[in-house]
Amino acid sequence: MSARTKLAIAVAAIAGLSFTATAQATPASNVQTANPTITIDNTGGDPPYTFTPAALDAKVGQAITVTNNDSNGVHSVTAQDRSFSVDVPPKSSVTLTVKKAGSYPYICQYHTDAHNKATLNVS
Ligand SMILES: [Cu+2]
Repeated sequence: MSARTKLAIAVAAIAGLSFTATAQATPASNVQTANPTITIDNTGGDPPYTFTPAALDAKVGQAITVTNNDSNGVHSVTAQDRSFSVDVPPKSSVTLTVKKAGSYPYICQYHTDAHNKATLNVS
């Protein structure tokens, strides 16, 4: 293998790493998809329960799937201003729709202090 070939491989590897880091950094802040989904997991960490992603964009009236992967308990997605609330039984999914545009911080009404902070941005 020539020195030039080795250099080309090294550059490609570094470019690949940079791309991966960028791709992972983006969804942590805001995610908008054709099928918006909030996933609830029991990680046993701190906090024990997680809403993923922490910030999600959706449209007024769009179906938002909320999936609870925790086999032990019901969780909810409840707007702090109570504009909406859905309960999600263990190991199941429900559909949430929001009728009015806004930025809605939300909680789980059953474990108000045991989930990460999360926001649903509806436009
Ligand atoms: Cu909960």
